[in-house]
Amino acid sequence: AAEAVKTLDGWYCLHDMRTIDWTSWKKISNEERIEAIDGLKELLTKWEAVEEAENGSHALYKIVGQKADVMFMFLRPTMDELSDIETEFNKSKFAEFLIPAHSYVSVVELSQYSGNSSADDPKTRERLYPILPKWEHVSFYPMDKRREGDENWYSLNFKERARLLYEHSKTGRQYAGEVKQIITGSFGFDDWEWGVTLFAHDVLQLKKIVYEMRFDEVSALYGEFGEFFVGNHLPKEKIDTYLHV
Ligand code: 76R
Repeated sequence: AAEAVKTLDGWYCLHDMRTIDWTSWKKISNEERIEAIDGLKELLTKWEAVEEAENGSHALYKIVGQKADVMFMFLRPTMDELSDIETEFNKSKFAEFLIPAHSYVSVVELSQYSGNSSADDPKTRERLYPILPKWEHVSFYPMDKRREGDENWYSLNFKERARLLYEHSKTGRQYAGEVKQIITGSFGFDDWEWGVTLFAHDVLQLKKIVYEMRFDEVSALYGEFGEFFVGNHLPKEKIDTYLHV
C-alpha cells in the first residue's frame, strides 16, 4: 500500500454560515435590534481578546449570493472550544434572526511532503496557529482527492504525490502576497477531505488562482470540489450599517 503522509495539525476550525431572516429582523423594534447588535459586538470583542492572547482567531465575512449571508470562521486550540463558541452564539439574541446555512469542521493541516518541519519552528507555528488575515475577500470550499479507477490519489506512491504537490506549490507561490491560503484537513470530521480558505485583497485573484491551479496535474487529475462560498470582509465597525433596516 502507498504510505500516508505525516501531517502537522494546528488549531481546530469551524466555518459557520448563516442566512439572515430579514423579515423577522425588520419586524422587531429598534431597541431589540440594538440589543441584538450589541450582543453580537460583545461576542466579537470577547473573541478579539482570545485572538489578542493568541489562543485562537476568527473572521467575519458577508457571503455573496444565496448560499448564506454571513460566514464566521473560528480557529481554536480544541474542538470543545469550537462547540462552546457555537453554543454561546446560538444562545445570543442575534442568532434568533439567523437560519443555519452551512458549516464545516476541520483542523489546520500542514502535510510533510517536502521534509519534516518541526512543530516548534516559529514559521511552522505561524502556519499551524494562524491569526486570520482580515483581507477584503474570502473564498471557502471543500475538496477531495479523487479515488476512481486509474485516478486514485490514495494509491499513488509518496514520491509521486510529493512531486505533484511540489508542482502545485510552485503555482501557489506565484500568488505570494496576493492570496493567502489556509488548508484544513477534515478526514473524520466532515463530508470532504479538506477545506480550502483563500484570502485576497483583490477578489479577482481568487478566480485566477483557482483557475490556474485547475491546470496543475494534481488538480486536473485528482481534484474534486464542493460548494464555493465567496465573500467580503465585515469588520466590527461596519456591522451597524450592514444590519441597519
Ligand atoms: O505547505 C506548503 O506550503 C508546501 C507546499 C504545499 C502543499 C503540501 C501547498 C502550497 N499546498 C499543499 C497542499 Mn496547496 N492549495 C490548495 C488549493 O483550487 C485548487 O485547485 C486547490 C485548492 C489552493 C488554492 C492551494 C493554494 N494544497 C495542499 C493540499 C493537501 C494535499 C495533501 O496533503 O494531500 C490541498 C488540498 C491543497 C489545496 N497551496 C500552496 C496553495 C498555495 C497558494 C501554496 C503556496 C503557499 C506558499 O508557499 O506560500
